[in-house]
Amino acid sequence: MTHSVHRRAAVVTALALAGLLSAAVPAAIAAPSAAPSPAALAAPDIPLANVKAHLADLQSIATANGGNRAHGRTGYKASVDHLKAKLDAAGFTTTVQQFTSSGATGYNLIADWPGGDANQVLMAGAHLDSVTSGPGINDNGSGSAAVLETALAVSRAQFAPAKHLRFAWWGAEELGLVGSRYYVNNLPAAERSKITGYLNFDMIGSPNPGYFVYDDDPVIEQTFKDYFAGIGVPTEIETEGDGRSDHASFKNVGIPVGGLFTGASRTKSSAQAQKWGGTSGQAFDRCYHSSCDSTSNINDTALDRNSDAIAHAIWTLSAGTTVPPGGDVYENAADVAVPDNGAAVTSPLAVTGRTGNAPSALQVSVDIKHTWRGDLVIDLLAPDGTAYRLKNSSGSDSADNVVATYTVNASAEAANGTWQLRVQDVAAQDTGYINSWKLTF
Ligand code: DTR
Ligand code: ZN
Ligand code: ZN
Ligand code: CA
Repeated sequence: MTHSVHRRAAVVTALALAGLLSAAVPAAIAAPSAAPSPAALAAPDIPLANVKAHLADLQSIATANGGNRAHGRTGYKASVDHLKAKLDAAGFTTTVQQFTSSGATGYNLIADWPGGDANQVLMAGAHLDSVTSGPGINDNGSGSAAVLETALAVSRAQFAPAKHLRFAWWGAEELGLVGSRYYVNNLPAAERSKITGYLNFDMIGSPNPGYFVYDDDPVIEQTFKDYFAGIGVPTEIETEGDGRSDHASFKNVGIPVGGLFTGASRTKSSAQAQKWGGTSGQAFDRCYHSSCDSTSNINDTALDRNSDAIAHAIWTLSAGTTVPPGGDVYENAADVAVPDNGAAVTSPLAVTGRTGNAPSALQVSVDIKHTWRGDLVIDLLAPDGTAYRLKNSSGSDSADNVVATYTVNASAEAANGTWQLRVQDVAAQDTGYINSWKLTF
């Protein structure tokens, strides 16, 4: 019996018992009202058409420059100049960092979005170079174009998150992560320590796609998983091994990393084809590192989903921590949709600058919009993953919203680190979203 029938039965019984049932009662009790759509779903939709237009531009550049956009070739610098012009026009502060590799000059393009806490920098990047054998549209025009369009969406929205946003397009990845390693190695330690996370996107539009999430950092991983759970797309952990793309340059110096991948030359299994569609026994990208890696070598659905997942992660992970003058209150006000009767979702809250353990009376204030709060199970997750149950589900509690403060004995937990609010809707009908939550130490 689904929730709605159960609810209708309960309502009719209640009215009958109370003698309130009258001819005025409609033949069928109106279904519970649709969940309030989040006032402003945190991240905007990234228009697939815009991302594909960037891919068409990169294809034209390769065609006009000997068929590729490889390090040391004219097509690569033309790609850098093309993206830089768009970012400058959108209000970014851009920097072109030069380096030498294999006797040729390489270029990293860095774009800072003005504003945000300079001591908390969230980065997203993609390598812009191709191999010499082709235009490199999936590898890695797809990641480059999706990151570019997300940056342009930040500009269109005049987004002003707590954290500082920095976007990057790397040179000479195909020669061995040369550009990203050069960037990290030439970043003073004090600047590295400000980077709260680096998100990497290398091959996110493969024609026979899988949906792989990097599992290097639990909070970043969960943020991507939540997105895909919210659109009903299963994911797998990326297992092609560390060191295979530019996130390795950041992970090697202790910066939290994450990212997305749709697969390269490995073959899609029958179980994966069952899960994701596509062709089993065929490579995720048959044109990997080949001349046929052109604009026809893209799966639009995968490119669209991953572009939107990137925006979701940027909006969610940049919410940062607002530490008002008292210094004891940390809040995340980013909206996170809670899928109806589905997987749990999380909202992260990075706590920094404290000493020792959390208090025995840690205050956890939540503001969750929902049209039947009995559906919800709510937990606080400490930075080490320990779960503290704040609220159990209670089917009959049909009231709206959960706006409450819970007291948790968190004295066994280190105060600093990324805490998470985990919310799960465990009954069909009625949905909602995390509006905001905060910790008071
Ligand atoms: N090295 C990337 C392709 C690649 C292969 N395995 C992974 C795993 C995660 C990201 C990317 C990759 C390239 O050829 O650019
Ligand atoms: Zn490659
Ligand atoms: Zn690549
Ligand atoms: Ca529900």
